[in-house]
Amino acid sequence: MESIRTWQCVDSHTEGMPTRVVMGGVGVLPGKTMEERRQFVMNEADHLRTWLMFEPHGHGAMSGALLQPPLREDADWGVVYIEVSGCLPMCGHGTIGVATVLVETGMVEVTEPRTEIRLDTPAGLVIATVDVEGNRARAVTIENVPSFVTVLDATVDVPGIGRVSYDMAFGGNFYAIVQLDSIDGAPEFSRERKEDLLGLGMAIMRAINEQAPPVHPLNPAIDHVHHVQLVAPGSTAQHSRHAMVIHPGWFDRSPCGTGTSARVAQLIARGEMSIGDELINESIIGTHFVGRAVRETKVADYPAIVPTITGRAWITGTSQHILSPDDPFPQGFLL
Ligand code: PYC
Repeated sequence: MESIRTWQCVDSHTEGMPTRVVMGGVGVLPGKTMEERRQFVMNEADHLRTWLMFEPHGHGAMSGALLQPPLREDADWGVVYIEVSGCLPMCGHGTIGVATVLVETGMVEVTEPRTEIRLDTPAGLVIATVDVEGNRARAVTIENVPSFVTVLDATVDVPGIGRVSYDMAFGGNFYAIVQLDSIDGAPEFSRERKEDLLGLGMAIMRAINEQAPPVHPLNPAIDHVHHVQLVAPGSTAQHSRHAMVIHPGWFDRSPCGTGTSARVAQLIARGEMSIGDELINESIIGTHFVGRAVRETKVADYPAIVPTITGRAWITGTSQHILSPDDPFPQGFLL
């Protein structure tokens, strides 16, 4: 066996969604902030992401995190999120996965019943509180970035479907939130209709990005929507089910931490939730996160809330990935 590169990883899943935590092999990325490190990966070293996310090491719905030394003095570890579609500034399920891995591999000082981990992420400092019992992470609560709605009851012309009504909310990424039963002839909310749900979500995403792309009021580089939350009929402000369609065409298996934050912000903006209320937000595979709004704040001129998300993750294995000198796919591939 000959290798020109070796990476050490701890694999986990958060409510069904993988987080491959890269513990060794990347080295320290250049950059004065984690956002600069994220930009470095995207612009100069995307192979670091694609090799472990794309096939044959990963798959079409793969996700992970590069563990880094922090650049803030108040943080324990730094994280650059990687996934099959790019590098998100913030990823909720990924943070729950990273916190679980750090506790269960002893990479942070663990105290029971609760361990607080301060993570330096491209979106800012994220605090994860881990419920620990017998050295196992039983649940992780993260306080996410301020989340807010940019528009309620917007409409967009979706080719082949017609006018579709949506709310646009930010929870670390932008989310178009669409009530499935508001669309004439929409597919039934079921795993059997996944291809149709995926096609519908992607068509709505394309239409919004062409006709009315959202722009973050403080960071104009965030200027598109890559997530469409198709809300299942019968969902309420206490218990919501959804299919989360993500660019370039896959579903979040987890209930999506940043998407749950956006949904809480939307339900608050609609007057259907209040500070302190709990939302059980269920994924397409039936797993759930608990979302809450803990306080009000503002983002530029938008009223916003600070959400918390609680969920669980499980370590699924450890892996050492090797790049052979003659491997024809040193950057991976996607089908
Ligand atoms: O949990 O925030 C999340 C997330 C984003 C994309 C996939 N999962």
